[in-house]
Amino acid sequence: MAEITACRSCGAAGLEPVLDLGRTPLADRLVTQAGLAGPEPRYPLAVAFCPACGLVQIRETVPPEVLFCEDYPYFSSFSDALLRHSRANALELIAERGLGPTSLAVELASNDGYLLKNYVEQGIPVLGIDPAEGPAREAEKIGVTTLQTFFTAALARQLADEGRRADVIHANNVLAHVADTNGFVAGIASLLKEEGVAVIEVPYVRDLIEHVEFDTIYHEHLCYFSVTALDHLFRRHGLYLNRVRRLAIHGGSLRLYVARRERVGESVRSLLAEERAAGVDRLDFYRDFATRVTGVKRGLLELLRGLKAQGKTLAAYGAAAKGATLINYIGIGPDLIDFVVDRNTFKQGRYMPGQHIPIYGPDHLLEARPDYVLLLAWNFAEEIRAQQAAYEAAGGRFIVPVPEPRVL
Ligand code: JHZ
Repeated sequence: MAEITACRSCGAAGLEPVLDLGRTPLADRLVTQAGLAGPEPRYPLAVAFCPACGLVQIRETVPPEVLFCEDYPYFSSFSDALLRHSRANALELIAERGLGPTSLAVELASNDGYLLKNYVEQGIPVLGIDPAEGPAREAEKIGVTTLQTFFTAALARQLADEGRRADVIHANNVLAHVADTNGFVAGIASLLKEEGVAVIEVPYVRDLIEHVEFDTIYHEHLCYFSVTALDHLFRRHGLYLNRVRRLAIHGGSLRLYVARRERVGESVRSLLAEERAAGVDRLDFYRDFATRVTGVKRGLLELLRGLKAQGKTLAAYGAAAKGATLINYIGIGPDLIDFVVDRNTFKQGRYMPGQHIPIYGPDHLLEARPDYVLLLAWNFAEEIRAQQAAYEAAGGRFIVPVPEPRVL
């Protein structure tokens, strides 16, 4: 593991501390039965702010091969809401830009093909790029051509030299994951056709701070972006953030439309102005965050321990990466939570990192009927509650941890 001393984006020194989450295990490194007895590495997890360009970031860089290659358990296709969200995005771009059989849609971090399959369906050539073996294999199975590797500036140049430049580049929830932030953006610049567009989704740091979504901080997420920080980043590589949309997905995200030509629209100007007014580009905005995080920790422990003391049984829903941060930072172990359920079959039969709570399929909820279920995947609360209507009808109650612990 390496620790940065300068900003990941602009290279300035003088990063200011924002929050220290202590030493946590890797959020997506679920433990197998055989691994329970073995050692489990923990790494420091500390958030900092760059006063020069406004980028919020963690200091630690765990090597990407360790994080993403083998045994990566995240498969995008397990959320219906995410599938609908991605399909609508693809169909809108295909119509808006008149894409057809001579176009090329590329996705960086294409996972199991959840997005590009919508282009394949319409006869539009695609190229997925993703280093994670399991998801890449699933993508190939559904006809999404995938290069199983990391996207880098060198790979982008190679593809461009081979005449494989893109009309559309998607990059959802990956920009924050790459250690070489500038190399990745430079790669987008060289892979994009003259009139092409890169459509990039990232969690929005303003939502993270305002809704105390501290659990979305883990070693995979190196950066936490504001529009201000993104604007600086793209301009450094001759790219322009021309349009931006706020989305509800993942607790609040930004969808960025980035191109080689400068055509900055009102959506970008007004969000930049809002950020200036709210102070998102200044350290002050982040000063009381650590105190608010401690407040959630205290409140949630009190609530769960109180229920336990009354003899109630507790479980959790969603073996999400964010769930791993939450339970490890707060110290929620098998003494409080009996089990976690998750739809992802790859995660079932394994154990949560650090706390070693067993993971079962969602059916277990109705079988075991715990009195309360902590929603670790609170970002999909609506979808999960709809699916678990029978559990609630039978008297079960859900608890959301953030922005403040609350029984639904
Ligand atoms: P989910 C992911 O983080 C992955 P995670 C990644 N680290 C990232 O950047 C962020 O998103 C943005 C399950 N589930 O997607 C599926 C059900 O079981 O919120 C997942 O395991 N039933 C790349 O891992 C988990 O919950 C359901 O009905 O924090 C949700 O994890 C639904 C909807 C989900 O994110």
